[in-house]
Amino acid sequence: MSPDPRPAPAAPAAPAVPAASRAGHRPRRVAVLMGSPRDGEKMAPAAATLERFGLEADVRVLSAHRTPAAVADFASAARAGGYVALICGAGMAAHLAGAVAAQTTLPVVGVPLSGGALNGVDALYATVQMPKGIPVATVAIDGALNAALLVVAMLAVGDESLAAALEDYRREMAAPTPA
Ligand code: RP5
Repeated sequence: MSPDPRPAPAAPAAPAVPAASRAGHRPRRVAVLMGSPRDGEKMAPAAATLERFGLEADVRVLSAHRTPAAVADFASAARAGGYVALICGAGMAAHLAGAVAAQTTLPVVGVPLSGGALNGVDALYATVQMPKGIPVATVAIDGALNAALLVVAMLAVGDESLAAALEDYRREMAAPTPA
């Protein structure tokens, strides 16, 4: 079977669930962290997708090896700071997601990033192979878009309008592409 050539729908300009339209809900804040400014392009689909679903994306560069104290400070204060989940992208010996997960009980989604001599296989193993007790939900190499969708799906468990927006997204993805 040949692979489906259709790309996943990109983030359209208009949010599917404008934050303001969800009465009684404050916009929920998701941290999108990355180890280097050079990771920005690969991680951009995470914030775009979160915002498409009306979630607030707080994008920051924090490095597990260059700024470990800042990582610990940010992650340990994340729940009190109103964050509901953290998405962490890093390349090479990618410790960011695990270092963050060690400091918070919020859900952490890790995005292994391509690059370096092993082109992301190193980051994949470093991110996915967390020891028991401190989970990191790991998506594919450069899978920032799916990381955001996973956070949306987690939040949609308790939010019918978000669940409906996710259904719409799936329908849009299944729609035939114009010739
Ligand atoms: C990781 O090392 C970053 O996430 C990045 O993907 C990789 C290389 O970063 P630079 O040293 O080039 O900034 O920390």
